[in-house]
Amino acid sequence: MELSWFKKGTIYQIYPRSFNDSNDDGIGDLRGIIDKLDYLQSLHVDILWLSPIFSSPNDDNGYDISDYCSIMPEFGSMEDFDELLQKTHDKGMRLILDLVANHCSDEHNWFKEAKKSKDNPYRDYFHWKKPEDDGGPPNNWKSFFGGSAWEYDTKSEEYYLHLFTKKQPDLNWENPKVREEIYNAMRFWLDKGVDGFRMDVIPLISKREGYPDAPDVGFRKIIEDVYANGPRLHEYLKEMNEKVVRHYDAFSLAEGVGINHENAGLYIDYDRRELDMLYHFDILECTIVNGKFEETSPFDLVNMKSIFKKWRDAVHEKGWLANAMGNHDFARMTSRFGDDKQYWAESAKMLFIMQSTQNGTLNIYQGDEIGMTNIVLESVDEVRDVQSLNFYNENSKTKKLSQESALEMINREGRDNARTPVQWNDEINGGFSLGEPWLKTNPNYVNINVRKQNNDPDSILNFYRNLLQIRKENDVFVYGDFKELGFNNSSIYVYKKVLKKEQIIVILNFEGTEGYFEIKENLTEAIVLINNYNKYKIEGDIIHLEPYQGLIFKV
Ligand code: TEU
Ligand code: CA
Repeated sequence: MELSWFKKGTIYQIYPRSFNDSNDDGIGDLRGIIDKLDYLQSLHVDILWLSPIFSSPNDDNGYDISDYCSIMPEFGSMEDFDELLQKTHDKGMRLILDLVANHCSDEHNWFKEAKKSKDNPYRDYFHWKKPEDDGGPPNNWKSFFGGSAWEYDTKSEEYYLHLFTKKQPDLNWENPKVREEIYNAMRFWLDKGVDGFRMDVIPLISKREGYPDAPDVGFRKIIEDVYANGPRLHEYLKEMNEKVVRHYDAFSLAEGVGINHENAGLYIDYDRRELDMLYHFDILECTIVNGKFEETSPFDLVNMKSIFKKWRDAVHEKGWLANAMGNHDFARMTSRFGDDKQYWAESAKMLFIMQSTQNGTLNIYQGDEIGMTNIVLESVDEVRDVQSLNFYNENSKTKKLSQESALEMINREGRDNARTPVQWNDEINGGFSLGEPWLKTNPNYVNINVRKQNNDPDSILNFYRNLLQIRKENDVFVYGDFKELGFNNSSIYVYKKVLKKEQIIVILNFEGTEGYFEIKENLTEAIVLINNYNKYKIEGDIIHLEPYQGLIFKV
């Protein structure tokens, strides 16, 4: 099936808990999304991706599923879902769901059964191991969210594996019954008409034989070499494609944790027929050395250019990427890569020019279209994310950092930054809910909100709309060949994209100061497709740029 719709289409990620609350209980829900479909359509996005909406005790906000074929009651009912799907399709958009298949919730019936006894038929749905002689866990694996990846079950005197929280036991994909359960769940939603899946931590599903200890290298390397890319992984992905995905007009988008540019082809090369695209972590983690809340490195534009280049070269014509600058797991893109104070609007727009002209399917994260920024949580009582809370608690034991510094770290990198309620207007809680939101609204909603930007032709929101419209009309954005200009320039990013006779030149200033670039291309007959300032200045070969100025010329 030729699925070019997912290449050209723009994905918009919704984190339902924080999107829009229709019944004022402080939690976003499906009816809240239905109420905003016109808004989403007005943005010119094409594919809505919902973070998990299935029943869950919400230890990790839905990434701990207790029933794969149901709707989390706080989010609504199956009727609400059917209506959402229907209306999304009626408006010419698609809908994809988040498949969390590496682990489920410890409150899933499978795990409840498995815990009952060693000979329970569900026991083998999970990874169980005897303790070491000293009673300790079977190996040195660490959870992504701190502490050992093994939890002791006193009743059966065995440990079970959980790469995330202890309420997220890893499923045992070696067991064909587990695979069939997951495939059935996928079919259930695909038969309803959903258009595909974003696949959570899919590279982790095959575990290494004998669960060998991890070497003493950084966490990122451990993920790549020990947790991800296991021996039977590609066999499973092929099977999943063959048995499920390829029978539908649907696509799969892999979360690329542990995938690098060298092995990416194994996942997405067209002729392997495993997954349709992936988003990697290299851009999202370009300032994070090994793992969250550890060492960071300052933003470096040349490094970012080389990451984009490395990945472009790696998948060139053989596969397809997705391209995200932010999601529910990272701090806000404008705060990280731009300037969320003095040049807030300019930098948010400039970053979007960059994102929308890179290769791969464009992925927008909710709220980025109005330039939402990081939040300052005043005390640990305001922190909601389990990863941040675990870090804080672990740190209070080790006392590596003072409590203030730990909170500062959480405010800089924590996932709650991206999860604050979407700011719809300047009324109470930014119009998200009349009830108390589950996570506090960023107080800057008074100035940063959809309603205000909707009425302002120069707003970030209308900039997104224009640019997305232009992108739709110019295939060169999506399919053009990418050519770097001035690669080593550490302040200014310049490149062109060429598709037959169509050509665009993109010029981006990443500094909060004026800059210039010597442009060898002839721009006399070029038209400006988009510019985040209302002027630009060219003298001879030199283009002068305002702070965070970004432009696209069409030649
Ligand atoms: O994230 C996987 C993942 O690798 C993240 O843990 C990421 O490394 C981290 O958040 C960055 O610090 C996925 C989901 O996107 C995340 O929300 C879930 O918590 C996680 O899987 C477990 O399902
Ligand atoms: Ca609600």
